[in-house]
Amino acid sequence: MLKRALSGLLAAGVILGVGELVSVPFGPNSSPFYAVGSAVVDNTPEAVREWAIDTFGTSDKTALFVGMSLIIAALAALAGIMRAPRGAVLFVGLGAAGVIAALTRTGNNLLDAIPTVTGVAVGIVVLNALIRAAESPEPTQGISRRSFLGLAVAAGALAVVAGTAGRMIGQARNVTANRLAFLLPTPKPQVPISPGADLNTTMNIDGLPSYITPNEDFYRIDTALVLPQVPSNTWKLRIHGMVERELEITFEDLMQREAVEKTVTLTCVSNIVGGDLVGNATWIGYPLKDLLEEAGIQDGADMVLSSSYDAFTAGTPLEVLLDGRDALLAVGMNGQPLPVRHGYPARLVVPGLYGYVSATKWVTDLEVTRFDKVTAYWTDRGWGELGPIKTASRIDTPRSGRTVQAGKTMIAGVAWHQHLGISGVDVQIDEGNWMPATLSEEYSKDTWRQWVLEWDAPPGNHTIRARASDANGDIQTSMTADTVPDGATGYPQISVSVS
Ligand SMILES: Nc1nc2c(c(=O)[nH]1)N[C@H]1C(S)=C(S)[C@@H](COP(=O)(O)O)O[C@H]1N2
Ligand SMILES: [Mo]
Repeated sequence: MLKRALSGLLAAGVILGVGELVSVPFGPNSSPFYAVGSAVVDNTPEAVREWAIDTFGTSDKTALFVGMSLIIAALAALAGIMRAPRGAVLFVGLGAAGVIAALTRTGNNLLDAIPTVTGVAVGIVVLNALIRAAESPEPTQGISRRSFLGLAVAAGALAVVAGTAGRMIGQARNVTANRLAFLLPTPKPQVPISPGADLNTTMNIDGLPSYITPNEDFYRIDTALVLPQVPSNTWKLRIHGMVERELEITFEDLMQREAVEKTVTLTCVSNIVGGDLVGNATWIGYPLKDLLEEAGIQDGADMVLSSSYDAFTAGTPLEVLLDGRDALLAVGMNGQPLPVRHGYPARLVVPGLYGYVSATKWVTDLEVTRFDKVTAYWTDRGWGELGPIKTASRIDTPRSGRTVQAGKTMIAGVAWHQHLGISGVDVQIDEGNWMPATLSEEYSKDTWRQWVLEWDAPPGNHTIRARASDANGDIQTSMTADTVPDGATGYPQISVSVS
């Protein structure tokens, strides 16, 4: 029984390993493991996705890989225990799921079934051989035992070597070298090159994140299980649809244009109250308004559907892109070419809208169209169409649940309402009066502001709440709302014990 379960596990390893290696010429979306993974991502019910993001945060991809591996391992062991041919039938069933997943990935075709089919074929041969060796009558001289062991070691080696080679060759085709050679344009210095240098946008308070979020600390949210590898020399941005003239823009074209540098705070609609799916960066890029106007917008258009290399789509209200705000085709992030995980070589950044309707990474296509004609990735999954960011605040320090020393304590955090701006933050201790916090200088209405309140903390357990007011003086709502369908609301709250 143990041998049979092990046979199943090894055969599954062979399927995935061989599948990975054979997927190299067809791209990562044809690998059985990643194809199934991204099919799961695309078809996860909203409630499960929300639960996963709440539970695992930005480790949700790791959680998915671990979960998938456990399920595959359990089914594989079962297939072994059922023996060939019934085990083989189970593998064929799993293979069929892999083939369907591979064929339904956007941009894939029939050829993308080859890695899974090959993997399953080899895996079934291995399963049969292992089961036969495991089941053969007890040997007189230990021959069959040794032959099971030998076969098992060989199968394990095949799985590991093929899988590792497949991953390594896949990685070797990545854009690291291309990105290192990428020449970041020099922006027209309309804004201070390092924001905060001449403004007091940064408060130096322990436990408060820096005003500019370093690239390594910037949150990452996307549906890509394998990072899209898009070299800048083959990248093109097509602008089409309801336009006077279609444009196809390459990096050579972009070099002829004036780049700008703008600091913009990005936020994810999946950010829970108090959450960390928000970051502030200085982006180098090209105004989208100029590109769209060059293409010439036809009457009646009200949306730009942006698509990525990995077939993600976002629908952005056209008026937001044309009203003069710093909506960018960004190529640089905090003085570096975009990190691959943040969209190298080009992405969109639109102040005031959640990322899911605007911030398309690895962007390759802009279709000028209408909301009543097309829908986008997340709106197809029940999220709001327009995606304006809501007024929000966060308490960064003290950390909730911590014990702090009685006496002078800094309560500090950030507040944001991109493209409207923040005018104030109030803090409430227990059920006391709301007290105004001190705000850092506003860099622009497209970025977050830091705030601080000095508190003479008395011993005991305390609850601290915060609330921000937008530029119109409207206080963020105290009504709690879930992230689905258009962003969480409610006051951030922490509890601390003071000793
Ligand atoms: N290609 C692609 N672009 C994408 C996404 C995606 O899944 N795929 N997710 C969007 C969402 S939901 C957000 S919040 C932002 C996050 O950008 P970041 O990962 O650089 O922080 O990217 C947006 N752009
Ligand atoms: Mo998002």
